[in-house]
Amino acid sequence: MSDYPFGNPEIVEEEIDILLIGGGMASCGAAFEVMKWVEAARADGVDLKVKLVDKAAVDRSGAVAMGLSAINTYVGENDPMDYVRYVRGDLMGITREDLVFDVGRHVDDSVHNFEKWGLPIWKQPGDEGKPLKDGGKPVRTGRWQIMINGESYKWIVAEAAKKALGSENIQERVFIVRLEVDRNDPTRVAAAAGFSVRENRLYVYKFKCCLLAAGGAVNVFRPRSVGEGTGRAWYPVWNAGSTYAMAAECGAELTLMENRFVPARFKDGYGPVGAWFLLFKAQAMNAFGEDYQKKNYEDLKTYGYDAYAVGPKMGTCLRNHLMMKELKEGRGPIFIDTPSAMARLAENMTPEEIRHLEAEAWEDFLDMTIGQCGVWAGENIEPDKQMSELMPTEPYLLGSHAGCAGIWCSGPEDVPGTPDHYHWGYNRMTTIKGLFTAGDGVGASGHKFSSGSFTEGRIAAKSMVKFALDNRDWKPEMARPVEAIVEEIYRPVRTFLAHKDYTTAIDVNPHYITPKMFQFRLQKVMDEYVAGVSTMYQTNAKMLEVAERKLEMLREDSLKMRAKDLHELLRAWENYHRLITAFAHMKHIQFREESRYPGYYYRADFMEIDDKNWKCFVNSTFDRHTGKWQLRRVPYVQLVIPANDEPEGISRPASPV
Ligand code: SFD
Ligand code: AMP
Repeated sequence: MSDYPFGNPEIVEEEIDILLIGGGMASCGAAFEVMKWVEAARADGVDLKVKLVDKAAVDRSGAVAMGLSAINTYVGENDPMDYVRYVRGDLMGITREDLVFDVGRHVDDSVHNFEKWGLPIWKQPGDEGKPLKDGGKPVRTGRWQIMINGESYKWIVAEAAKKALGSENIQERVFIVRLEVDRNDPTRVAAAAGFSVRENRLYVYKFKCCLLAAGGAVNVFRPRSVGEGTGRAWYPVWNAGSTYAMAAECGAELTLMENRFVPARFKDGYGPVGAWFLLFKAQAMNAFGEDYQKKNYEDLKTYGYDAYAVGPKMGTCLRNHLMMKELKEGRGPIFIDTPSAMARLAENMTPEEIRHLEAEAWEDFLDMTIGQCGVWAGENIEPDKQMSELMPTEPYLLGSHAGCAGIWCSGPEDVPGTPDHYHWGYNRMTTIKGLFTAGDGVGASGHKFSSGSFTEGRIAAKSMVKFALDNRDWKPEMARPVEAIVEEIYRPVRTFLAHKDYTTAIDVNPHYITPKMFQFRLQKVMDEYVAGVSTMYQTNAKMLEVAERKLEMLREDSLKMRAKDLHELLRAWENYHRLITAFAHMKHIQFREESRYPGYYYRADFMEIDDKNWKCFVNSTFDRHTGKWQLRRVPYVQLVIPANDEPEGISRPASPV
């Protein structure tokens, strides 16, 4: 027993007004914004206490940990209504346009702040040194994206968040496991519980409201990187689905959890393609040098996918679809022609400018996906001399990139035409009172990226202060005693201590399963039955039935996970969150009987896009006591009128549901 002194944790209970869970882009935005409104309340004689808790260290936590080389949402000279049109088109016609518009109209102010705090933003010749807010013209990759020198992006944003909130109000290295509902009102959140990943200590925070912004979900599916490549992924492996799982277990309604994201990436290193396609104008091709996007265009008609494309203009999933056809039919590998792109750019350059261009090509990855440079160096690839392979990755669940899984939220009150079911209370509050979310947490509104997630955190922070003030006399009371929560969170530790001496090999024991083995099992089920890479992203009702049975067994076995140290306790709960997220994903795919997102996944038994029956949101709720999911269709309402050049499918009426 003495080898394992962590059996009985110290319990720290705190009561505050507002808790921010996560220290990523959305939470940093919230931390930055919240204090302005807290100060205003203080001037009126009300003192609100705010705390931020992150499982890692805010300076380098979340998806932006390694840095980024672009800010993908900067509206600038564009109209926010066109931003809505762009997002709607990319997400196959179904988005919460009120939420998207809300991000679009506010996002630029956040980007201006990043620049003020020291983030270097590329400028067009002649405008160097002129800030964006004073009219400096950025180097745009696409219509919405701008280039940055972003290796220190997260440090810069974290510094501003810390300065606003005060380091004494930030608790790092605490992993939140559960949200607890209120004793008198099960539709209201009252507390969050978690544990320190460094000390034998358990934390319970009671509050009036909280922001759940713990990022997306990675490693739910078996990744392409296995064996010596294990641990490499495009989205951060430390995003474990905590946002979706904790929201679902607390009773919040999820939306579009079927909408995974499968990015096309530089093979093995997962280097993003945006700068290469949009800035360097590189061409992708099949093994025979053919432009597969042009070649396969007619093929979009087979299942009606062409209704969501206009010539070469099509959403991310459709671009994937055209690439996957090549791979399925044996015309891979897919190459991205970096040498021709660089040669074209270098045509009128001086040798010094060419060296700079080469440096930029490397820097694009050094800023955000360093592993890709490792692959290039390890395989002797000089991008100006040799093409690289592209590959669709394993699926990720997220709400801020070219995907829109997440939680169903109330939107702003001032967008004309907003129906009642889009707005029922505080902006970015979920269907659980006092539970707010932002960034990857908000469903049905993708393409926020880093800047939009930060902005959404700000939006949520402002309405959380209003919520806290409107509820200033309310006292949170947890439905369960603290002891019950401690027993639950430390169950993997107890299981280990009770059974560890039964065998001599610590990892082999009939009484427990290691978190690592649990993760392998989850990934195998998701990969083989829920449209992972091993079936080329295809599934059907029968496969999903098998998946459901296996996931149910895994849920039973989750009670048997062991933790031999705090690190494994972290892994155990991360994997539990992954399991609940995986379950939601599977149930949503099962419910939506069409292939709305070809190139992300296919229901092989319903290959068409079926606007008549499915141009709607799919929402779900989970009952953690019975383990049952309930799914329903929710009407989609178009708020922004289609432009002339939008795909035909966009103007097709939504399903009446
Ligand atoms: O190139 C708990 N993203 C890009 N955005 C851009 O603007 N430009 C790009 O260039 C982008 N690209 C890109 C991007 C991400 C990655 C990984 C790569 C490339 C390689 C997307 C953005 O990064 C993303 O949209 C935002 O970061 C989302 O913000 P947010 O706040 O929703 O998630 P987060 O930043 O990952 O933060 C999550 C936080 O939660 C913590 N956490 N804390 C306590 N308890 C728990 N249980 C917790 N679980 C998680 C985390 O530690 C973290 O602080 S490109 O591909 O297009
Ligand atoms: P990525 O690097 O793939 O994450 O993409 C960065 C940004 O560029 C996102 O806004 C993408 O939607 C966009 N993008 C990437 N590739 C393309 C492409 N081939 N055509 C249009 N937009 C793209």
